Amino acid sequence: ISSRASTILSALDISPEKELPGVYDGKWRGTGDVLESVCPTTGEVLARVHSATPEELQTALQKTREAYTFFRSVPAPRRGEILRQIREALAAKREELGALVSLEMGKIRTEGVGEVQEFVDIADYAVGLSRMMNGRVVASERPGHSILEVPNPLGVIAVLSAFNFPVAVYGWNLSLSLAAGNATLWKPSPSTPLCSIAVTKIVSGVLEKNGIPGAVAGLVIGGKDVGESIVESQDVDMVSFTGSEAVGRQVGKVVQSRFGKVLLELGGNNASIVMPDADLSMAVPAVFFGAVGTAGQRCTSTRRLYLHRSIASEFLERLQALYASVTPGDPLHASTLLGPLHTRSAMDIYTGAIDRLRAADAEILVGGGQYTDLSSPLDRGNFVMPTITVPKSTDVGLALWKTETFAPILSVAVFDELEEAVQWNNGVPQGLSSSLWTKDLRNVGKWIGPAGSDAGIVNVNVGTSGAEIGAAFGGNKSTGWGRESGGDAWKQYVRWSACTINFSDDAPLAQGVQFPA
Ligand code: UN1
Repeated sequence: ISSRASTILSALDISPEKELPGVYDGKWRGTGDVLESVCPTTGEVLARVHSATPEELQTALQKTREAYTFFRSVPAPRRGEILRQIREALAAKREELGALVSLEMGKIRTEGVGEVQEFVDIADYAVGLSRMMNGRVVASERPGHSILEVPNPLGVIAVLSAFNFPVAVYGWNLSLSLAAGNATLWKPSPSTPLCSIAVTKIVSGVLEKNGIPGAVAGLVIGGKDVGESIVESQDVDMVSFTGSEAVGRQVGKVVQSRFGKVLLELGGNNASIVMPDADLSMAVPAVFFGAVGTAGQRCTSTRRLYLHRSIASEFLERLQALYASVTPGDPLHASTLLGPLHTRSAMDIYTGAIDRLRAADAEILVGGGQYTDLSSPLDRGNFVMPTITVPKSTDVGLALWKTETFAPILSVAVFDELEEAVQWNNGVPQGLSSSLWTKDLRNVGKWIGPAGSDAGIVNVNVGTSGAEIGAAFGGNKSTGWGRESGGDAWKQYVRWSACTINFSDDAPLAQGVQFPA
């Protein structure tokens, strides 16, 4: 293993020479199939990790249930104090963990660190929440009666997360789940095992120090079979899944068929709309970050750009100049803006999408290929050129508009009226994020109102990606309708009871029903 990698791993207490256990349920175990963590920048194998065997998964599920039984009775503010310590422990390793995200996932350093910050932020939020997860008292129609709506812990929450945010998305779920008094079992993407091991070490260190069972925040690394068993398990009260629409559709069906709760965060196909009065000095860099940042591998990445005819050519000229300044590099270096795609297969998906664009006579303004002149070791990395394309047709029903390609490909169309652009914005199956650039308040009103954007995130003069944790995060339609992180998202991590209590000496029935008459 290179010194580049071993410095990062040892700073996080991970010994790269060994085969690592990929299960934590209070104890580290794992004797199942070996998964490799491959560095997307150099192709180097960073570590080998044992996934969970079916028996180990069942044991982990059982331990998680036991941990829940203990943890649900710990007072919420005390749970908040544990979260506060987790927040401190994460912040102390912010740089190291951020570097590991860059090393293993491939996003650039500032974004890797930013992702750890996102976990720190949501932990802060959940510390406060632990004293504010209030139910309410409802006025009863009957004398001497009170109705309470009581939030209680839900049970076991399984978090199935994706490679692109190997730390933050788990952080959103864990923080709310912990505050709410649940036990959480994490199945991360099998291609980012080291991030999940490093995070679990940090979190479990805090739990163990506080005498809390480690299985309150368990980990099971594994592939499809492990994921399927979790989704099918009656022992899991809620499945929070982040990933593709295709897998999400299956997860949703299976969990629904056993009447479990499900929270889905699936694909995005996010558009930015630029009006004639937009401040281009803000809009151009924002679209650049939205489309090229994270090498186009955020759910919230900007994939579609709708430009008003009057500013289209100037906008594209300025955007192309920014694209021309991008050179691929090691995401660990501070100056790099473009890291690799996460996997080899993502490169094939990128190439396939470019081929289909070419076949459909789309104009390729920038990019449209792989780099051929990279020097070692980057020549073994998954680097692709950020691409701007102008498809021949603006018909959003076409596959090239309505399919999410998880790569830096930005498709452009020109419009004349805002209504047309909003129609295009809403015309795809996905509904995660959207962004309008304008200074005209009337446009803003249309955009955020009933005839406006139908996405879960509806921004104005802010790009499609990079949301803060304070608002509920998630999308509509085929994005799955789930909401995570801030806002009212916590309300899904509890079971609500409506408790009518009679303090009187009579027992009247509701609605004035007389029985017997
Ligand atoms: C994702 O891509 O799955 O808003 C999550 C953003 C980040 C989270 C993205 N805060 O882009």
